[in-house]
Amino acid sequence: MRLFEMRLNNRIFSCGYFFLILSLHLLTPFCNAGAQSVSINIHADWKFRKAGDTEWLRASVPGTVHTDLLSNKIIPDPFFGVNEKNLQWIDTCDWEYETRFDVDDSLFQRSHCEMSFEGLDTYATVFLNGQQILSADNMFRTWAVDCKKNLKKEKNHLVVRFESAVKRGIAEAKKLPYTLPGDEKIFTRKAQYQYGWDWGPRFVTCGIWRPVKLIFRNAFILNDVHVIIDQLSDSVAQLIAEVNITVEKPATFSFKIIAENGSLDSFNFERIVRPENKTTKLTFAIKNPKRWWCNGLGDASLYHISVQASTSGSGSDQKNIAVGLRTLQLVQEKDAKGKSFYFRINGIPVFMKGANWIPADNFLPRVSDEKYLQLLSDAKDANMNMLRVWGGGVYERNSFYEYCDSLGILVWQDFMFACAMYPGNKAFVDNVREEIRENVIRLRNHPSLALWCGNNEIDEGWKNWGWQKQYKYAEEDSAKIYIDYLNLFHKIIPDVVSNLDPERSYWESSPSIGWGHKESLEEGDSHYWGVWWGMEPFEMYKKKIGRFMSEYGFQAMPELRTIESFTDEKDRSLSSPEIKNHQKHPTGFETIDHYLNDWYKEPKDFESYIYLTQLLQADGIRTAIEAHRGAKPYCMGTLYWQLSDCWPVASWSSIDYNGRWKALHYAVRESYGKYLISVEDTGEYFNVFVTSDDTGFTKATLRLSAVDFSGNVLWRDSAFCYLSADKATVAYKAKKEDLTYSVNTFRIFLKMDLVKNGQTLATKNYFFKKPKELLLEKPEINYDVRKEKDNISITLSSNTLAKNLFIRLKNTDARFSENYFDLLPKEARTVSFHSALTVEEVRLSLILRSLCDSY
Ligand code: BMA
Repeated sequence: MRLFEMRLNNRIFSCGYFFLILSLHLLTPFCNAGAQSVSINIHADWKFRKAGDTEWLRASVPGTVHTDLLSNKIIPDPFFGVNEKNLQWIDTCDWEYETRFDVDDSLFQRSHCEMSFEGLDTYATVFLNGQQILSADNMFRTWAVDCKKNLKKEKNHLVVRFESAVKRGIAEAKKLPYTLPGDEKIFTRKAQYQYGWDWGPRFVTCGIWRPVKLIFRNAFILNDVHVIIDQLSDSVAQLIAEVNITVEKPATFSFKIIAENGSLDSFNFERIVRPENKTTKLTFAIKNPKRWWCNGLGDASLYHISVQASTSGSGSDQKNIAVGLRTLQLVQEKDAKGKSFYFRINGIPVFMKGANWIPADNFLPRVSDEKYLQLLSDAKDANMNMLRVWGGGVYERNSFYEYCDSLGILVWQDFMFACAMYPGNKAFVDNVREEIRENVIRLRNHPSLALWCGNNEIDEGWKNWGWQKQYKYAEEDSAKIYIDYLNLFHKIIPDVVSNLDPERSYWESSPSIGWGHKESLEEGDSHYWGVWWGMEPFEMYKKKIGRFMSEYGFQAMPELRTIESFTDEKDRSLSSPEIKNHQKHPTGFETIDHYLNDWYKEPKDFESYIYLTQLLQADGIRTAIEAHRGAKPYCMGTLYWQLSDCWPVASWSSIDYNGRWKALHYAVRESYGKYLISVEDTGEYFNVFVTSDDTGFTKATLRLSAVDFSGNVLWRDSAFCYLSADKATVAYKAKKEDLTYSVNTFRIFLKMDLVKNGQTLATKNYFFKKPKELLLEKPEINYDVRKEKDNISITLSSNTLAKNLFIRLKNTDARFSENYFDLLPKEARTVSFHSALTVEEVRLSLILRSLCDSY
């Protein structure tokens, strides 16, 4: 391969002409012929083989060994059927990758050349032209090495050998006098979910999973620019750019800070930079700054700036940064009931609405920027303003955080430790320290980044999950394990964070207190798993409300089309090994059944089961969200478990692996709306709460009516409400008896609309009975399909209530504007979607299912 594609920072140029690729926020290109550093990807002509084999096969870089085996047809689709079980041999082998390349003469002349691996998974030894240049042992770090002396102009031979992480982990485990919870995986700094999770298969893969580059330079390199907001007011933002430069000898540098479209004054500086003092501070200001807001509160305004450094005779180098101007604090103040836990953004306490994020694939290089954007847009569409990047996955790519910046999605970022105890030896701790350092530097400029969190459920696990008994720890071993824990999460990691990113809060462990303890509802963040793990009824969500609900959840099946992607028709039943293999929770189906029996009649077939599990999941999580938001400001955040999947599976996700929204995602969009109507049944009273996440006060009218399933209105009332953003408001109170007296509550519902100036702000249909008790009749649904350009609209109406109407097209995907909704009697409703299909094709492929069709 000849290296002809060149990257200048995040721009690629070729043959002397600049062109931009895939830069999220494009700046005007700078024609920088004297570019100080030039990086080129080494991604072509890779081959791989099992160590010991003679034959080389084509490989992809970035990639993984599993996906390379798949594309060479050596293995079948790892996600299909029970293939997972037969592919476990892969992680017990060592694997080798190699490529050959030439270097362009002009680059070869440069005084320095570094080879940089942005991701090696995990135990890798790298050889360039027969010489070992690198040995890596952490998937989350960038491994860069000076390779100038090993590099040739032509016929370079690059080899990367991966050692089985599983074998290495097992060997490490044997060195300890005790067993640590988490088995062999905890010894390896590698995405922990690869070893299997209760929603994911076990594929302990390896490979060059992120870009590998050669970076050529002459005298200096601009390593990093950290932009700090020093002061922020409506009239001015005072900023500091801390510029980190490596030089060999003292030199006078000119620095320039400029912005996209000239939206800023440009700032020029001259400074002497010395080898021993890498960081130079440049101060600059933005007048009348536009604030960055999270979704729901305003625009996520960004200033795209470029910081350029040049020194005479050596060309220039630059970094492009998207700056978001906001203040953000995690507020924890003692109060009468415990301690608050909320985020204050630009001075405003903001209720966080979101979900937990796990990796979007088992094989991470397959996650395209388009997939990131789709999932994050889906989060935004569902009115979310925060995602928690969970500690058993990975620090995501830069583009993930760039999309979060521009979509206004805040990120609660765990460090990558989950549900296990980790070693405390020096080599491990040093490795972690470097991992934290690199990732904090990489991500700290993002305005979306709200919080660093040490780990997922380790404090909770250690104190509550019975590990001491299970592993029969001697007292001194137990003490040593906990001391190692404290050292890592209460000292080493927070020290790095406070040095490198002092403005951001650090939270040791999520949750801070386990859900079995009442204090978990009084302070800190809570993972409430009494529903699901504890088999408590959904109603408990109304009681178990903490200050910030960072995890809770309920499983559902993915859509039939997704199930079809990993099964043959004959295997589509709950008893098939194929379906069972796509349920990773030990008692997943039993747990679903337990709740299903409580809420729904027995489904008549597999497809009905899928549909009902989705409704059930939506019922549960809706109950939780309404309770959490209704308890504002005591509770100031709700992040359900989990946004999406890493493979097609029965899980807690609201969006399945193929991007299909479950009923839950539609329900969440409604429940996370700016205004939310919820009902509290006290036994004697119905209290109707309205929660507003608007700023300031809202005046609106709540309209209520009791409607029977045929559409007859039996009762009506309305109430004027004055809604505060600070807390949920009781907008209506009715004596239960007065409302339900003399009517058949199995056949009516309470229809509520919150209206302001003729505009509907929120709606809610409240049913007095569980779905299995409702006296539903088979609806006759009429529909009319229309098309304008590629927008198709279907207007539906029904003679009687069509509960939870699910609309789909045979053999085609469509993202409907609404789905799984109650089609009310005598009320036409229009749903729309984009499609190239004709009206006739839509008519022929339209499938409608409502609750009645399930039994
Ligand atoms: C939470 C997470 C995950 C797990 C999920 C569902 O506690 O932290 O470890 O997958 O529960 O059980």
